[in-house]
Amino acid sequence: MRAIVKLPSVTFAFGETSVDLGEPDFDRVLRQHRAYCAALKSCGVELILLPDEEDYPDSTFVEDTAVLTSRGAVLTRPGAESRRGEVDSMVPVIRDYFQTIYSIEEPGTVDAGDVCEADNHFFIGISRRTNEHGAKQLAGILNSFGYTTSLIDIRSLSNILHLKSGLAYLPGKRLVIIDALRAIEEFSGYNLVCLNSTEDYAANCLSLNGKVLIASGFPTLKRELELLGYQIITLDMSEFQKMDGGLSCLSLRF
Ligand code: CIR
Repeated sequence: MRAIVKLPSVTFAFGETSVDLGEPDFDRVLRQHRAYCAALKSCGVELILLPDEEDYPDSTFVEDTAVLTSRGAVLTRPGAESRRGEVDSMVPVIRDYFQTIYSIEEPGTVDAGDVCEADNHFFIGISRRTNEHGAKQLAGILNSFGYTTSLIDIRSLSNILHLKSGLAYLPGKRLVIIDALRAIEEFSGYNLVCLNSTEDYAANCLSLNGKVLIASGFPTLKRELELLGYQIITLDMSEFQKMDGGLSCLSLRF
């Protein structure tokens, strides 16, 4: 497995955020990013490390710019105006690895934080960032690759930013999920690990080559996943959380 990661820029604190957790400390941001990269490597992931982009404070949240599958890539059109240009610098990198590349077109918008891959199925969130046009375009492209898809409108269910702010897929047909999303019909065939409301942020965990990365400070989820037999790596995500970011946002895995 490979992963594209991008260094945080000194402008990081000027990115979009909807939470009120204070200003990120840039030295800690860099330390936490280094620890994240080291954790990916320790899971056997080969890293493609891109330089920072000062013009795009949120560009370290590289996940949002593309949906990368084993059958082709889709460049997104991010929902926040300030992030739209982030896709440009990803194009040459993605071209090195993918022959089939599609794009989400105006008026569609998609942040790939709304896209949750569960084996050969994709859940696509409709959110503040991903609109119906974008979600439908993406579903059409993924269907043409032979994947099945379902659209999940999260707008009235929760104030989470992206679908994957409240949901993660783990091997074993398992979904780690926040309470606000657990009753959704499309998730009924899965084994659900439901978070208690004090641990919502931990929903954005990341399964890599048999290990699971979770944010530190969420002991109930950690214990539950360990009991289920997952090998857990915890990472301090405090500075990324201040900017609405989680573990999946910091890399594009393929
Ligand atoms: C934003 O608001 O767009 C960034 N500050 C955070 C993006 C997080 N990305 C993700 O969940 N995939």
